[in-house]
Amino acid sequence: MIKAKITAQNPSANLRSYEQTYQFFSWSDVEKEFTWYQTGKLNIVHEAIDRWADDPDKGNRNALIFEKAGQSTAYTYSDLKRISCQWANLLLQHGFETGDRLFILLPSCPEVYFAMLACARLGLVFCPLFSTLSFDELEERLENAKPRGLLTHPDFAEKLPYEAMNDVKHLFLTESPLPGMFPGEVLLKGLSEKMPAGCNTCWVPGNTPLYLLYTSGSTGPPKGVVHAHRDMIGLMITARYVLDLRPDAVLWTDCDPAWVTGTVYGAFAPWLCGATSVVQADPFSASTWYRTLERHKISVWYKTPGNMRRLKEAGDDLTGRYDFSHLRHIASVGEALEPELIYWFKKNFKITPHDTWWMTETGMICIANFPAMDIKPGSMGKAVPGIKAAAVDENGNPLPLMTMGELALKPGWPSMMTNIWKDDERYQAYFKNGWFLTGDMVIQDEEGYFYHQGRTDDLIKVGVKLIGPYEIERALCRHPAVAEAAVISKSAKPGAPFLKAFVTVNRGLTPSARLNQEIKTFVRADLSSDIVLKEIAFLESLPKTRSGKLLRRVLRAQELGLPAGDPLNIKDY
Ligand code: 6R9
Repeated sequence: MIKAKITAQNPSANLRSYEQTYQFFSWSDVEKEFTWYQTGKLNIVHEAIDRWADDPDKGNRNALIFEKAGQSTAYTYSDLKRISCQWANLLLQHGFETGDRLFILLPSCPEVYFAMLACARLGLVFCPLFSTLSFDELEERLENAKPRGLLTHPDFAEKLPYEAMNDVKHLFLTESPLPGMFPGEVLLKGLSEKMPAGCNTCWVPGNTPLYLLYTSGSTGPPKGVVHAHRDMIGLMITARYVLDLRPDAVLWTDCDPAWVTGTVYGAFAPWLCGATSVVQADPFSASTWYRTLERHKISVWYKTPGNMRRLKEAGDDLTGRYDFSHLRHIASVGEALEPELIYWFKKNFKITPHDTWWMTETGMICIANFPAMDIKPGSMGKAVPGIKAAAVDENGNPLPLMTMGELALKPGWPSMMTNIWKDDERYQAYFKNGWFLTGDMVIQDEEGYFYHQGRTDDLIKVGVKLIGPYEIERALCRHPAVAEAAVISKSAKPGAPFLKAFVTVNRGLTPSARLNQEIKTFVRADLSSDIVLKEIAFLESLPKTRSGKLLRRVLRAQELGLPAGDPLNIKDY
């Protein structure tokens, strides 16, 4: 663990005193900020969109800026109110009723956001899906959730599983030509614009389902994680405290809308703060990314370490050619943020990236580095106000500080999932001894900072000691030739691991036996003597989930000649 600290970036951020806020925080105080606290009428769309749209000073503020292929389209809060009402009317016309599900199978495009808002407005449940899902993955999800409708593009019609589509009454298509394969095909283009611009928002109890996202455990079919309208309480406060959003902020959540980070921090969370959300749908290139920052005067950037690594790989010289003067905060999520990346961004952007931790099931950021708090590189920060977190043992008992245990959260924060779709047994399996168990291993230090040590299923036992592969991977990545690393144990004998690393090398370098030996010697100096890295293999790339998480399980299965199973089966949708 790194002892160095980076001094707080912005002492006058929204959350000025972490300790004090944490101590006196109460969720019921946050509730008072919503209109429903007074009126008793609750719907996330009212708080995120309508209350700004109806305010003459704020209605014309940009809510969403969508950029693709150099073209950008801006939608104000008033626009989003009108369009989402039109979409809601269209859904009503097709017989949708409270609780019905709408699947959204589209790459990032404005229609994804219109559909999400329309569903929320009516008390329907939307389910964003990665447009890269396979036929089988789609079939599994369709059979599980039985949506009334599916919104997609005709290009994806071919991979729709015909039999599972039987129960889907309406197939909404953003473009023609209509495939003509399904009975309920509806062409949306031109249709929604003809719908009335006014509609009645459906007032709902706070625990009414809002969205459904599929995520997987290490066994069994994917789980449908259900979130409710009351998530708004946690989303607003984390957008304010962690992302430091103010109404004048321009946030770019650089993530697919089908990944929970894009779903909530690319849409609802910034809107609950009255800010602007920028969505960029181009394929990645460092220059496009830097142009987007400059062009839209992005002030807050929320992204993944994977994407940050790609920017780093593109080199230092590019960053100097753009104007990033509006950028004041960078945060990351999804994987551990390595100190090397923190220092690279600090040098090239003059801003320190802030790691944050959460998961689909938690619905909101739960552990974070805050802009007014010192950062300890390598740590994902401290518990968000309103969240009680601890490292616990296998019986769910909190462990002393500086001891590795499973990260556990005390239930009671408002954005926690409400259930697993049609699977109460798997929902109950998350809880032990009054804690919500995350499946992530952590160490908490004396000052309350948490350090991620890997997933419970990635841990390696050396003698009686459990070690996280992450520490070894970090040591490998400190070698100048190593771009990425994954470490597994290939021994079946408990306590006597045969540690093997898989690494990719930085651009322009060629793997060789000599480099292999050099890296091995290099890491030996950095690791304690009981951890012996026996083998290193070079790979072109490491197996990852769609949201960029390393799949050590796949490497382990390949190495041991076991079936790798569904390679996306650790953490994906
Ligand atoms: C938002 C999101 C959740 C899993 C989580 C953990 C990993 C997320 C991390 C991190 C290390 C961080 N994870 N943030 N690991 N450092 N800052 O990622 O949701 O896709 O459900 O994944 O991602 O393993 O349990 P989801």
